[in-house]
Amino acid sequence: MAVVNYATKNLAIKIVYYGPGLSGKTTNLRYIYFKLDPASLGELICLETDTERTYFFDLLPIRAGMIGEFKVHFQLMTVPGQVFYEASRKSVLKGTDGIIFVADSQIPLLDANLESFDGLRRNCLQHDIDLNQIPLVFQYNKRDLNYLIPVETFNNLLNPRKCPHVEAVAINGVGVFETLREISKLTVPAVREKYFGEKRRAEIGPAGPAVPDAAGPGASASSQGAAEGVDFTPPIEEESLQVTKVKVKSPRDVEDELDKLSREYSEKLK
Ligand SMILES: Nc1nc2c(ncn2[C@@H]2O[C@H](COP(=O)(O)OP(=O)(O)OP(=O)(O)O)[C@@H](O)[C@H]2O)c(=O)[nH]1
Ligand SMILES: [Mg+2]
Repeated sequence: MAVVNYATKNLAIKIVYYGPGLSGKTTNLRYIYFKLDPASLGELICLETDTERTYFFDLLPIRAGMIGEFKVHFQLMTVPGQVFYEASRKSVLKGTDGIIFVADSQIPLLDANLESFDGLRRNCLQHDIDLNQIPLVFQYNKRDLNYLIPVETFNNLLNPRKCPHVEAVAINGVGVFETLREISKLTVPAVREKYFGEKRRAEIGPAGPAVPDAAGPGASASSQGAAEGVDFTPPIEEESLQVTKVKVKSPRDVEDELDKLSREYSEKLK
């Protein structure tokens, strides 16, 4: 559920990028971090092991317009995909408003995708999150590689609910903002209705991340026009990425750390 601070008029919508190890979750956040207007961004906070893989989570807060007089920001978080971080994946899902499932499109990784989605189902159950109701978007990533799982197969196996799906090459930014747009289209109205009892968008104006126009191959028809003039991003240079490293001793500390970071960010927005 979104965190609403009535005193400071801030509203935080939490989005979790879930998926198997190395599917490209952190790559999505890095791309967003590089492409969004710095004025809209908070710090990118990462916990990584020595091998650069996500240890507990990455967190990127971004501003996302207004709902009525409330400043909305999205907290984008990734879970660590490696199998042994199950406790950490579970913690990060707590209280989420929307989920982006980042699948790895390579055929040999079909089982890893299915196992990860099963894990998501299990973890959602434990947090009383109804996977049939919560805003959910699928990103089928790494479409630049060979021997790909067909989109239709993915949809049959993972997406009987017919949630939005986006084909992506996150490493080049293709589909990254499209995915973010899709999840904001689902989460913002849900949050608006839940907290403000409002259903009609026109009355209170739009809210959603002010994302640059960069449509991927899976872009929906309504945004295809934005595909023209897409800025093809050069490879990200690791040295130029400003990442704040947060030390967490055990998965149990993750929830405390998330609460603390969320409070600090809300303070900054005052
Ligand atoms: N070819 C290709 N490689 C990609 C793409 N997206 C990400 N990668 C690469 O895949 C690797 C893993 O990406 P990450 O973003 O770190 O994966 P992750 O899902 O965060 O992994 P964990 O944190 O371990 O769960 C990196 O080497 C990326 O450069 C893509 O679209 N195409
Ligand atoms: Mg990662």
